[in-house]
Amino acid sequence: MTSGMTTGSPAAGSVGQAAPAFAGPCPRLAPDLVSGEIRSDWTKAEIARIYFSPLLELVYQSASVHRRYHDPRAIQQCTLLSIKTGGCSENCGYCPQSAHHSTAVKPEGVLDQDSVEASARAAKEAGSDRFCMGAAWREVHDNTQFQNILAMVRRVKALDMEVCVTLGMLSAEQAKQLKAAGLTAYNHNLDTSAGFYDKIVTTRTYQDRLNTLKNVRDAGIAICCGGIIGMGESAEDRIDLLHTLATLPEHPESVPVNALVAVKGTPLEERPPVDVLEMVRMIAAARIVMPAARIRLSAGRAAMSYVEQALCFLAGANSLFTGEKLLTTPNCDSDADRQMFDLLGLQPIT
Ligand code: SAM
Ligand code: DTB
Ligand code: SF4
Repeated sequence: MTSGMTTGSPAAGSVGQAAPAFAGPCPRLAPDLVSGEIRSDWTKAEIARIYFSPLLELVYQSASVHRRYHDPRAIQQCTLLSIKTGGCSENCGYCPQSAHHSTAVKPEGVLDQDSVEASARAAKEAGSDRFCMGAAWREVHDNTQFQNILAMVRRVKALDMEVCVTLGMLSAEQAKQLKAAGLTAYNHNLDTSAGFYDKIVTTRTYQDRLNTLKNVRDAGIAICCGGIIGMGESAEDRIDLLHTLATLPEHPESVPVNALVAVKGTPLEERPPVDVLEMVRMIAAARIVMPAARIRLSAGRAAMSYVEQALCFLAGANSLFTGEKLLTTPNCDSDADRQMFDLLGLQPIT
């Protein structure tokens, strides 16, 4: 694509030496790809053109799209709490909570409602706008347990926070009951492309995940759905994941972008760390193809400097997970996050 920039040599410098000639126009993203229109008809080729564009052009465009839909100073803090840790029957290769892997995570029972509410209150006082409760389950199959979860949702909702849960697969009936209890959003990630998926998980299918997302959407609950990079997938797999997300009938309201936390004892323990610029590229491409979504800088943030996180925010990330832990792995310190927000001029949504 041609740029609108001039390609002639700039004026000579004041010291009398000729300034270096321009290398030529930067390859620009075609205006129709970065129009900021909400589209569900993206092609993989279009997303690939976005994804593979020169990084600074990509970030420039994603930052521009971001500003059309969001206040670029606003950041949402979502506090995570693991309400049921470890011992999960699923074999997700990245997950320290799977009973199929030998990790340091010890299975624990379900937290009681009072302590969950106390954590949510503390999160709100610390500036969180959203509280997300995660459980290491394939699904909630016991109705007594499901009623217990509904009560937790009601109690967090009563604090006037956004409430999210991530409980594994969900039936249409369960989704309706969660909606009636006041649930704002359900987190259920596609994790990766349909093609790469079975290299990572074999105990449930990609279609199972899509079915849960449909049940959530049909119940009128917002969808929080994203993925993980750094599991050995190709760039094409990342593009395919973005394509699946951005061609859902409605885009997810929030899209967590996780960098793999390679946990000892999981099959992915030897994966090398994700390059921060890969995260930036993924976030920027997600921002362009899903302009109105909240893009959440998720797992992997604890390993990033303020400057690296700043690039992610510039690229379009406008939410993050807070809390001393994600679910089982360390997260960023809240004082450090506050300092970063001050330094970057970010204002938490309350
Ligand atoms: N059991 C539920 C499920 O699988 O939907 C909820 C919890 S699960 C831990 C939520 C998401 O966390 C996963 O889908 C995955 O995307 C992310 N996740 C888990 N372990 C991770 C890791 N080691 N690094 C990065 N992301 C991870
Ligand atoms: C999501 O996409 N990332 C969060 C949240 N949704 C539930 C979880 C990340 C978990 C990282 C590994 C751990 O702490 O156990
Ligand atoms: Fe279980 Fe969820 Fe971990 Fe998979 S990601 S092993 S379903 S807790």
